[in-house]
Amino acid sequence: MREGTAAVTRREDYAPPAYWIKTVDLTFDLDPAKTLVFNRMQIERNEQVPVQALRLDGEDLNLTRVLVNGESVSFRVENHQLVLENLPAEPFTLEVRTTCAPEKNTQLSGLYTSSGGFFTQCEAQGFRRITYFLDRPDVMAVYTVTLKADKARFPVLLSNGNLIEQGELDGGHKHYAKWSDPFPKPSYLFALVAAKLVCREQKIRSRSGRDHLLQVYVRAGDLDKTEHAMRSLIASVAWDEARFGLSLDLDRFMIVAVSDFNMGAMENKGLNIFNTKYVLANPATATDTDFFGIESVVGHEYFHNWTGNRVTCRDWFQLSLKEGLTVFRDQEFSQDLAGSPSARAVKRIDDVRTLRQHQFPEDAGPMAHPVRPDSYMAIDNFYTATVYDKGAEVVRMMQTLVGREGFARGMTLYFERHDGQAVTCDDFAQAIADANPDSALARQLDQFKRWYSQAGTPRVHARGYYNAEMRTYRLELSQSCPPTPGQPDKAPFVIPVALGLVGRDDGRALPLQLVGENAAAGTERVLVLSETTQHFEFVGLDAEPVPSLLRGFSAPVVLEDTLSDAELLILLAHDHDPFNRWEAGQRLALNRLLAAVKGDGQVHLDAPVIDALRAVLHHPTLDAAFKELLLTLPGESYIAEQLEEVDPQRIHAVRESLRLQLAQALHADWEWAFDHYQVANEGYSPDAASAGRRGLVNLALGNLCLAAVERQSPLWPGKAYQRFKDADNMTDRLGALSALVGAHSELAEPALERFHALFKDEALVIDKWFALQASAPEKDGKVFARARQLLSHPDFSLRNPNRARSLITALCFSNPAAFHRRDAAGYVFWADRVLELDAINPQLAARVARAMDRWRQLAEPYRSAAREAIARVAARAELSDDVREIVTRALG
Ligand code: 0A1
Ligand code: ZN
Repeated sequence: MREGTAAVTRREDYAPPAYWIKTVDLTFDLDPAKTLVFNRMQIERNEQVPVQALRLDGEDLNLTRVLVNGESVSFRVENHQLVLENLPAEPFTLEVRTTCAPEKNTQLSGLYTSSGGFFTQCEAQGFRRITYFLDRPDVMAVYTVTLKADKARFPVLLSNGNLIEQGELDGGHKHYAKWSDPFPKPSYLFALVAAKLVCREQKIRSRSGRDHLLQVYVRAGDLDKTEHAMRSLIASVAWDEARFGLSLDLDRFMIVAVSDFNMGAMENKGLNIFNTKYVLANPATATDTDFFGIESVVGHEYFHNWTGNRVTCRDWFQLSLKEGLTVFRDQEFSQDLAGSPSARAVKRIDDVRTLRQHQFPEDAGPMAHPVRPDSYMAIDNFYTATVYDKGAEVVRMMQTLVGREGFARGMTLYFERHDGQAVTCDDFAQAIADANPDSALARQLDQFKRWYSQAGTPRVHARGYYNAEMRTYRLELSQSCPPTPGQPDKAPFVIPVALGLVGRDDGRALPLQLVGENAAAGTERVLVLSETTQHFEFVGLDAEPVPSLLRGFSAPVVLEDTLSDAELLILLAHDHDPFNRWEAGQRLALNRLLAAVKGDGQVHLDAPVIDALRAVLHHPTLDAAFKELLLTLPGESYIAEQLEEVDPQRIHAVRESLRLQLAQALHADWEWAFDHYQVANEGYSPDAASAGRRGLVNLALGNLCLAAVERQSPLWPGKAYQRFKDADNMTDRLGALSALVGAHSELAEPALERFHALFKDEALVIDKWFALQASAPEKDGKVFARARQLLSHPDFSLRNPNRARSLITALCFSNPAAFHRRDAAGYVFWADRVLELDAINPQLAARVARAMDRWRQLAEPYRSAAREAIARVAARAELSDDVREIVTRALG
């Protein structure tokens, strides 16, 4: 473990490297206990930089030999660096031999073992745990890699690029494979795999006529779960060619699934390594959500081949250059695959919910940082919702400001300028602007780039004034942004506000003509708010319209408007923009929830809202998936974010009460929906339309069970149990199970037992089993007690990140009412797990540590108890930099 060094790295201290590594020739003699790594590099001085020592990064390595041009030289190792002075002025060869112990590597960064095989994870700074190197993304080298290993135990030997040689060693006990990757790459994109695996493969011919071999490697029993990943990969290749003209540049593209992995997946050049969760799926074991997750992560990693690999980051502060852009690309990919406008909107709503659930709280808490951060202690802590999801919103705003075609032109210019380089977020924004010189983006580029430098979620305040005499509607928009750590004052952002005006009586989309314009320009347009306050005056309006603002969530801001419930009901019934239609429904529910939480705790679902929701449920043309989103109440964390002071128990009680009223008031309608939306029994397909139907049926079933348990009727729980037993796919089975668990039905227990027995050998399904129990709606402390008990279940382990998350993340992040207890037992649980995990896997420990980010917002007695728990973690002397950074910021 790295301990207590706690040095801060700052963006402003960036300096180019003193040396370039041009080629790397690596040989691995793979053994779980002791692997030998022989590293031969061609190195030359960077002429732009004054002569200085060569400092190569290395961590947890045994150094056995150092040769320069074949001769021994003097060297020293200090602060995790190998330091060499007095090096030749001309290009030279440096050979470094080290050993490492993959089986002891529980951090899962560098070279490690999982289920008996070897795997690597090098982003961001894992390569230095494999060999000494200039482990920074602006040093790009051409790699040749030879792998040697026992043939029976590790029959498959993979690395980046093309296989150029293979054969036997030691009379056939061992074998070797030699790989060569023609593309210069930063060390974080290096990968190797040596394991007992099988693969599904497919040959494809791309649009440009080039042939490629696609492969998905998994363990022998999992081959029947690879079809969807392969399909997703094929769709990704086709999409990037069609949408951005970007084709696959390799003959062979491999995906390997590994069950121990800290994140979702990794875009190593030509050899993507994936968490099994984002590869393996068949109808019996994976839900619709899993299928969609696989599609989007396979797309994400594939799209990195251009946005990340061909053009990479100059330094880690530029992480959003590749991540924000690639998330934007995977979101667009999933929308395009979803097809219809309403299916696209469902995906957009999902993405915005994710942003609000994770990024907004981050931006309001102690870890708030700009999309391009200014400093870090542990870079692994900055793989955040801000860098990824807000970064994607920033790219999306660029597209909104220059148009879809203009954005595609900008991408083309970006690759023309920067292919093969390590660049900055500025370079990207400049290319998009330069390709669109007449756009609002180009005119205000410097100001737009504040989205990269200023943290915090801006507030946009909107007010409308109708003048009946003049038939005008004057819209006043103003903006502000709350202070964040280190940034007390903010300058105005450039905020695209997409809007429409809706007829109050007939719900018609009204023509939009600004004062001074000759004619109306359609019924939707984008206003650009770039000053603190601006006015926009619309003319030719016979009656006061209802404004539909920030359509499609055109900017990552909080909109504060003055819409009344009556106006929200109009938008809910008529808005042409599906996003705002959904938003209106959420706002109606939120208004009621907040009033009750701030008031006497009594929430009441009134007739106009019930009628409106009923109309949505029965609507003849709206998609089932859209209905499901609209009829799902805002989550407890989202409700908490709207409040100055948070009492999690009170929020839970109010929301549970509203959930029950919704179940009861629409009982007959839920029964109708349950029957009406059944998917015809002709085999499972994970397409958006049938997934939407299954989702709505499961929501209906959840509501019907809830209402039934309340009035002690066995009918619907019985039906749910039957459905749980008979289901022919995991979405229906898990839906029925969570309906029982969510309603606290007596049948939940036998169903959980049966579920475990059925799937005891399917790790990813057992993860669901843990998560479902830990995230069940809390009642009398039973859910927390159960979660604590599950820690000692024989299937539980902190060493496998998916399993650890299935219990701990589900409890500490997704279940506020079970976690925040008056007796502080939740916080004790949290502190104990953070400390235990930190000794095994600091990256994962630091993620879990973030469950306390918003502690200052809590009411007493929670706040004091939370502070105490964080202080207990912070007081530990032997803490990793990762966890130290999180708890220091939290207390700071
Ligand atoms: N670049 C990957 C995410 C990733 C980052 C770090 C990792 O290990 C610490 C692993 C994966 C992506 O965006 O998919
Ligand atoms: Zn990524």
